[in-house]
Amino acid sequence: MKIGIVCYPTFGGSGIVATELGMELAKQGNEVHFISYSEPARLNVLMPNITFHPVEIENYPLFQYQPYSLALSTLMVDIVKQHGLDVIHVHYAIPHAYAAFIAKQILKEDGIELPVVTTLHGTDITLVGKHPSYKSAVEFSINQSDIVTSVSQSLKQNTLDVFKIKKEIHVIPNFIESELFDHLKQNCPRENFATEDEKLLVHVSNFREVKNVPHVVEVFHLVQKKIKAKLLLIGVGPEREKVELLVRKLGLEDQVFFLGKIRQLYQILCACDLFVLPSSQESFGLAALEAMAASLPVISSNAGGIPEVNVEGVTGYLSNIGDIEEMAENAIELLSNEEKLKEFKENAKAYSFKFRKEKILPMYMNLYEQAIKKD
Ligand code: GMT
Repeated sequence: MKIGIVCYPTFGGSGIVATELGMELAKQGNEVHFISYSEPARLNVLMPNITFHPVEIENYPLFQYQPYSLALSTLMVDIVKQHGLDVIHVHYAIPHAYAAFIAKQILKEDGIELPVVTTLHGTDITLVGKHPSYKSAVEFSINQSDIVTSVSQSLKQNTLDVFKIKKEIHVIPNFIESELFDHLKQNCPRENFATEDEKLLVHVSNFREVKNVPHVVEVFHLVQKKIKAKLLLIGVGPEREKVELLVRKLGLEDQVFFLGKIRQLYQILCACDLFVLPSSQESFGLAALEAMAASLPVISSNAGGIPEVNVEGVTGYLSNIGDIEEMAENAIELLSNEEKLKEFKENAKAYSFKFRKEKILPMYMNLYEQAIKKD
């Protein structure tokens, strides 16, 4: 099959899901064309069957804002014509689903049918998508997609609550490549961060407000009063400075490491003991799933789709958003009981298998086939 994948190139979850999906489809012999404004963070452009097409924008002085959607739909049209794509899969509705609709209409004029699959990832619905400046266009472009998927049951419900959706929404959860985590077991640089008698907590995100990163630091502050521990904060984003100030205010500078954007995420995860995800919104929580695949129990909020990934009392614990005390108590309970911690680590790893790529990818392939038949 010849598949176009449109995504954001950043380390955010939607771009990662799109990239991992595309690379796997390419491994299976499909021809995959990535379209984005820069090379997706996890993309290996040297892999066979992969081509990356950058969206180029002319910086004309008349425009206060460059018309990205226009350039994107134009590029989609060109690539479909040049490479004969069978289907295009857009990740994150804004503006990708809208640009795909325009491309579809342009191609129709030339007698070419372009089946469009749209995957909703979270903030494209729960935050940005429902904003009055975008709502009608987002609703319209979701309804115009041939197939719509969402990454959790919770996000599907949110979408139905916010928009008038006429299409069926297929739930296809995020996925992981389990073997990747298994290979790295012997290679975890734990001694770089903690001594034998210290526990290692970790958080990974894009440091946006919805991630509540200050809550991670506050939870850690309470934990380290009872248990010798260190905290790794991985990622960059708008809240980072605020978080650094909080770390200093609480006198935790020697115990909290800011690692920024890193490529060796899995090696770091497997060196840790506990993952913390206190988000106020989270459609799925790919970061938590990746941590579970590295055998980390998760202390999280119960926002959005997190309960579909982190199972209360089995793979970790869930608390109401902002309940820092309870999150800290749960973390302390787990970290102070070696037997329980071991059991939760095993549970987390075992539960992550539910989301193995081998199980999830055929779901997308099925939908591509349906979309192609429909058109
Ligand atoms: O988490 C983010 O802010 C990044 C965001 C994105 O769109 O890149 O992630 C969303 O998509 C991920 C992949 O489907 C989900 O695992 C995340 O839960 C979701 N984030 C939110 O809903 C806040």
